[in-house]
Amino acid sequence: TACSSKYVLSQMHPMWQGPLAVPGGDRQSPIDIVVRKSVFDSKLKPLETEYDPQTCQQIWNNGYSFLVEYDDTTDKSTLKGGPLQDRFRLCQFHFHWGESNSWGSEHTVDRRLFPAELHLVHWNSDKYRLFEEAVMEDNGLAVIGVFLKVGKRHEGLQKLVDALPAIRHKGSVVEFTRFDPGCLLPTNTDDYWTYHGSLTTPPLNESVTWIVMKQHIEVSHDQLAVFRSLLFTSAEEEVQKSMVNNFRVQQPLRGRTVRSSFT
Ligand code: SG7
Ligand code: ZN
Repeated sequence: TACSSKYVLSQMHPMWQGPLAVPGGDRQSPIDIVVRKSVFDSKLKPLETEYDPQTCQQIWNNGYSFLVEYDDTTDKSTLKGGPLQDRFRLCQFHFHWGESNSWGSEHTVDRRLFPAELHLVHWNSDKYRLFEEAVMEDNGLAVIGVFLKVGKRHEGLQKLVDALPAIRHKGSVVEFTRFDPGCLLPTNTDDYWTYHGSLTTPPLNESVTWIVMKQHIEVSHDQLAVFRSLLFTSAEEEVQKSMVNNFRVQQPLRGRTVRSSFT
């Protein structure tokens, strides 16, 4: 299945035991984007996303977030352009969010926190055959980050929100089809920041080209409340834990440059 979820999940478990136990390198994510230190690069192109809603397969609670998974056996849902030289295939998207509207995003902009952040995960299908191969390599993954702000209800997101009660517990999966992930992108995708970073959960591979959208999308407080009604715990566990604050702490920039596609 998309991103070979089971394989990744088994590697993720150390983090639930204690994030400090996981070593990191020199290009870890997430980071604070300091706008005045970002460098405009006129060579950065607009993003080109081509998503086929027919590749949408299922939604599941992996005990840390919920994932909407796409069939990534062919180049049907892809991302190219932007800072990328190659074509990348969409395998899943997921979110990170807080227990209140005051925090929840992984990236921040001039220290500003957003209540949630969407991540669309893609792997380099020009250079690699499988996600498992790509995740090990420098130029293997491209993740689009979109900030969520509380405001009016997001019509596109609602189909997803309606599916969440069925995957309340860790480990639950339901069929979820024909969802166009493009509906979750902001209207302006020409303006973004980009930098070289890592996965924000173990195994924390430093294989990600991050593309963080300048424009945010708006969702309602009620829609975010349904995110917060999910559980970190499985149905068998005695003490149920709400799925909130599923973000990683910020990491040092360590000499990296954040480039912007806009002035
Ligand atoms: C979430 O974030 C999941 C993970 C994901 C991780 O915990 O979406 O995905 C799976 C399949 O468990 O890990 C390898 C991967 O995509 C980190 O992704 S992120 O860096 O974009 N936050
Ligand atoms: Zn993420």
